[in-house]
Amino acid sequence: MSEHPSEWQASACILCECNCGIVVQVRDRTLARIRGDKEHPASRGYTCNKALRLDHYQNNPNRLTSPMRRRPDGTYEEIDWETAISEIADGFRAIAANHGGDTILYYGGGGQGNHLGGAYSGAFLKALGSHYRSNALAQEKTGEHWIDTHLYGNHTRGEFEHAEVAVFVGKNPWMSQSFPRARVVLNEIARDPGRSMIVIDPVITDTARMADIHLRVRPGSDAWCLAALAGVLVQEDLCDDAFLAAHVNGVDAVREVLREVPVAEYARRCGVDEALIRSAARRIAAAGSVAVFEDLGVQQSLNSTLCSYLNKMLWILTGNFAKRGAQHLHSSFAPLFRPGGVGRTPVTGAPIIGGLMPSNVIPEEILTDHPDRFRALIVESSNPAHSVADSAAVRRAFSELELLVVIDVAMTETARLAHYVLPAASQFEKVEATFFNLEFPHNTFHLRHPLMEPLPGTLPEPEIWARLMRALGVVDDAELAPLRRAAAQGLPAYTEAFLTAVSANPGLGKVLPFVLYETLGPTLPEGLSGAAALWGLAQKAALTYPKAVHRAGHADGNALFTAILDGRSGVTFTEHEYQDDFALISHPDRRIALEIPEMLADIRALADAADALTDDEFPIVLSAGERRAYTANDIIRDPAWRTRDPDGALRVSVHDAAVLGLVDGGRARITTAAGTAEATVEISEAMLPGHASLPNGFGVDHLRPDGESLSPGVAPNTLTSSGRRDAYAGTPWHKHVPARIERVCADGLVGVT
Ligand SMILES: Nc1nc2c(c(=O)[nH]1)N[C@H]1C(S)=C(S)[C@@H](COP(=O)(O)OP(=O)(O)OC[C@H]3O[C@@H](n4cnc5c(=O)[nH]c(N)nc54)[C@H](O)[C@@H]3O)O[C@H]1N2
Ligand SMILES: Nc1nc2c(c(=O)[nH]1)N[C@H]1C(S)=C(S)[C@@H](COP(=O)(O)OP(=O)(O)OC[C@H]3O[C@@H](n4cnc5c(=O)[nH]c(N)nc54)[C@H](O)[C@@H]3O)O[C@H]1N2
Ligand code: SF4
Ligand SMILES: [Mo]
Repeated sequence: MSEHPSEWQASACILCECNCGIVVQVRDRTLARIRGDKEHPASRGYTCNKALRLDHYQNNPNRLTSPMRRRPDGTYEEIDWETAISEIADGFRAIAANHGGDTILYYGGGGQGNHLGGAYSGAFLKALGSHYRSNALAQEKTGEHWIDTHLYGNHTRGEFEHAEVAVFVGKNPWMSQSFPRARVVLNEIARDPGRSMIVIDPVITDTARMADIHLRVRPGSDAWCLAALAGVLVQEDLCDDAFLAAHVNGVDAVREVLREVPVAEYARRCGVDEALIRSAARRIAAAGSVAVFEDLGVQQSLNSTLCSYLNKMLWILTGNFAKRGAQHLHSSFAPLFRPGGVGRTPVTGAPIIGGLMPSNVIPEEILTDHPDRFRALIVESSNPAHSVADSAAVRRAFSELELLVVIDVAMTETARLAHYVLPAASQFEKVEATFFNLEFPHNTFHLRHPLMEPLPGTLPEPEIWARLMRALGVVDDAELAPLRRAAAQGLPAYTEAFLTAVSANPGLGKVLPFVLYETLGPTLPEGLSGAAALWGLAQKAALTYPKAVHRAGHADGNALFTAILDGRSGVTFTEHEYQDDFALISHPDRRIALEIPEMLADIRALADAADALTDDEFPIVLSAGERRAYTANDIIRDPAWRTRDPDGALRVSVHDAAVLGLVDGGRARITTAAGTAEATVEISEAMLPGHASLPNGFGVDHLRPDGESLSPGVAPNTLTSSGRRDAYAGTPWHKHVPARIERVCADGLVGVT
């Protein structure tokens, strides 16, 4: 007999960084009905098409239900948690003892919806002496972060809801969202004759279709387009001189370089009409407010770090900062990047930005005789064997490791290479949250309560990490006793005891999340012990942004923590005033430092730089990994989730289809320097000649209930190469893969045309 559906319970969608609030009715452990949560302070009832079928994530045959250990023949056996934890802890301890803790690498720490587990990993890694980290941010955002660090030392975000002009650079928010209520906001901008949308994208995307100005660049030529736009701002005297004088250093050096940009020639090089570039620059300069979003179209293509620099010129030179509808620095509940300068990786000397090494160099950091090579890896909530460039190289490297442990909900491509796989409770079975808290002036944090018990055999990550820590035995339990006693007396007593304990033993501070979990965790309401680490973060937020936290209605860190525990639909944790943007600049003079000499040299060098990687052998630019209506990274493995584009079609232009003899719905073979794959063809008016695209999130194995395994579509990173990456950040050029496309005939042969 089926259980009655539960009351509507608040949670969030976990498929993109927006984490829209949802309310859910649960029946027999299924997410039976899902709606947008009107009480959520950021999404206010909004969801896109993807959230309503989240049960395909929650319930699917790929869920893990027991720790697994690999046998010598490559098959897996189920083992109990005690055995798994003690063998894994022993394994890492031995590697740290024999080769040093720094030969243990950590990858991941959270996908689009789950960062709480990752918050606990640090204690275990520190206890082992491991410092090196990487995750998906080092496949996209580290170049922008490097620029942000130079300019103002913080992350910026556009306030699109109120922007007069919204600019999207290699970003298709209609499909990929990424800011609150994206489709509502895009519709409002498109409908309002006083507001404008400018899109820079080679594809006529759904967003580009709504735009007032579409700068349809040739793939990979954004640097010339952006340099021309910034050049027009300087050359036509469209800059906000008063703002620049009051708030920006290094302007003269930048003006000097931009004054020399040959706008007409660069317009030609990026394939956009010069007049259109000029009118876009003038529209930006005339606007009362401008918000800009750069994303993967430039961050995963040629000159990506330079493009990040240039696109920021559009709003800095025009003074679109610290005012309504413009660009803002924002508070953060937990920083996604570590502070500090650029480090280097032990083997290849690749840049470590914000504490993250480029995902692309990982195979080279393992597949070598170098004494400092990585020997062991922990992967948490990530699927690098599928999501990192050159899957074949990644898999080769992972199979060389002495110890690979994967923590996931599903038996992923990466898990199938692991020595041990640990099954996590799903994001609807445990307390969870993300640190994608990026808005200004109101910034929100949402602690999601569990909707049901963990699936038998699984554990929430905070408990997994605590068990691993206990097995290492580095914290003397007696030291935790006073904190446990104080926690039972309430937060004020705990705060006092905590300060005493940490000043008496600074070692405790190093393994802080573990200490909080062990002492405060047990006193938190049923199911919420995993939220203990947030206590420390709430204190930090209250200390860092005292006025903004106060304005948001929280007297201090303890009040904020309590509000987070109580607020089922999320809370606003900071409420800033526009002027606060200046105080959020981390440079001591609170001014933007515009001059970055390497970038200015690169702008000059554009005159002679090559703007294509294609050649006779690989004449087409393949964008490997486009966001579409039913893609969500590797989070949902069940193809039945999708209501359209079941095979993840290869989109090609009408021109290329004619030349190559491709037919709509037919098959094509794609060959790149890294590999080859077959896809279903979709002939599309949206694509430029010479440009083709494949979606992300396809080519993951799915086990059907009847035991059959399916893997529709192309795994994009079978076609990408590790060496194709940005000079500064090492971020991959997934959107710019030189490729050859051929027709596959019904008999399976490649057609000759
Ligand atoms: N539906 C869906 N939404 C998602 C995700 C998902 O998997 N599916 N993933 C989330 C994640 S992790 C991220 S990082 C974001 C990414 O969000 P987006 O960056 O918006 O996603 P993409 O579609 O990968 O790339 C954006 C655009 O880049 C364009 N492009 C390709 N080559 C070039 C070029 O040379 N120049 C320019 N200017 N543009 C180019 C493509 O045509 C595409 O429209 O999406 C998030 N949202
Ligand atoms: N070619 C190409 N490659 C790309 C991209 C591209 O556009 N093109 N995009 C890149 C980008 S921007 C990103 S963000 C990355 C994303 O790639 P990854 O960082 O690898 O992340 P996801 O694909 O989101 O995988 C999330 C994993 O978390 C697991 N998971 C879900 N819930 C839980 C949980 O509660 N606990 C645990 N422990 N695990 C859980 C899922 O099963 C899945 O295996 O891909 C990158 N790779
Ligand atoms: S996919 Fe993103 S925008 Fe869509 S409902 Fe989920 S969190 Fe919101
Ligand atoms: Mo991403």
